[in-house]
Amino acid sequence: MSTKKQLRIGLIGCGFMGRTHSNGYLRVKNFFPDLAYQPVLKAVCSRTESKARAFAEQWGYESVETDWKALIARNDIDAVDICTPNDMHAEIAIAAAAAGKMILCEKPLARTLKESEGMVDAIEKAGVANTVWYNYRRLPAVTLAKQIIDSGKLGRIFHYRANFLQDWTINADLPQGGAALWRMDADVAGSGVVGDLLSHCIDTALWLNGSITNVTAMTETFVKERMHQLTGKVEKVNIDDACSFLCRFSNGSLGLFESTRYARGHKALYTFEINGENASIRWDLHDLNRLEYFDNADDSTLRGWRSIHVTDGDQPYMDKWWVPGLGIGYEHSFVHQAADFLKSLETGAPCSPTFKEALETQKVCQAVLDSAASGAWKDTEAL
Ligand code: SOE
Repeated sequence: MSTKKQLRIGLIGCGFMGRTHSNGYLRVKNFFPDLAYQPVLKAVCSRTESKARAFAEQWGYESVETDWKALIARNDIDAVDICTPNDMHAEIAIAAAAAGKMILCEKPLARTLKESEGMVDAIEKAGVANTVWYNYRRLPAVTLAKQIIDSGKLGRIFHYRANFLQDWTINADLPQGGAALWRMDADVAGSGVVGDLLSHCIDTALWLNGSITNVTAMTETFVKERMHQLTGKVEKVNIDDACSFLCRFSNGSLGLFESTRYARGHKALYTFEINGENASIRWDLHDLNRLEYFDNADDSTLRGWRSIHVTDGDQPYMDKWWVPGLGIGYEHSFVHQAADFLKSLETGAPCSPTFKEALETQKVCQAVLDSAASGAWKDTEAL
């Protein structure tokens, strides 16, 4: 019999993200044994009962629901984890907050800034613990980048550059909408690469380099019409397929961001590079255990880009895993976020990014979309 305090989870949504979060809850018990709280997979909810049952069996949930309102009404659920498509985030989060549940929400917080603001109001009013799953922050190499920047080693920052490149929508015959392709449907997703991919880049950038003051952006929708899976008709595509933007950070540095689903050959190439006065760092999701670092203070005959294999026990999170030299993967970022959320319940400190912090990412996303629509620079503070 465990002596741990229980955090009874109700998961809503059984897709890709439902799996990543469930794996996080399961593994955290094994690899973070010192936490006072332990997740208990109480219930999973999907509109389709057979899907919920199969998911519950596969991941070990004790029960199923087919109506998220019923799940929220249960008094054996402490925390609601929202893994639905984006159009349900706000309604569920607001109802869950009103019911006094803690909330873990998949990114992006919502489809629009307006929806996100309503969510933040609800959560602040309820005073419940909350977090948004911007998981890449919790890869050890990315957390190490944060530690290096915070230690001041880079000096004054001049440039922040990030990309998130994919190629899965190039085929013009790919339909839009429906269960698997809701990311292609603006009514459900809110936006295309801006909300889905650039939101990750923006979250990391705000964390590493501080706030963004203004942006100028362009977007493109390369395939203008696609068959909609729900109506069976060819309909206008309203999402952005690609987006590039320039921005200024409040620390005076310049930012350059690009994301597309039309970069043939790239499946999920998330990269960033930061150039400071004294040193630079860069990171690449395809080689996620490595952080590259250049320090101008090194002896000039030996100076060059170091490739740091972030697997040592004194590097972020790595004392929890194997032995130095052995890497971890994408899924571990979710284990780490689950662990950090549980730890935050113990310490009372918020688990970053909270809804309020994720609202800043939404503001930048909104500024990017507004700027692309108007062709003008957009001030984030005016939003
Ligand atoms: C889209 O393909 C996607 O799955 C995003 O929705 C995730 O947030 C990103 O981490 C990987 O790509």
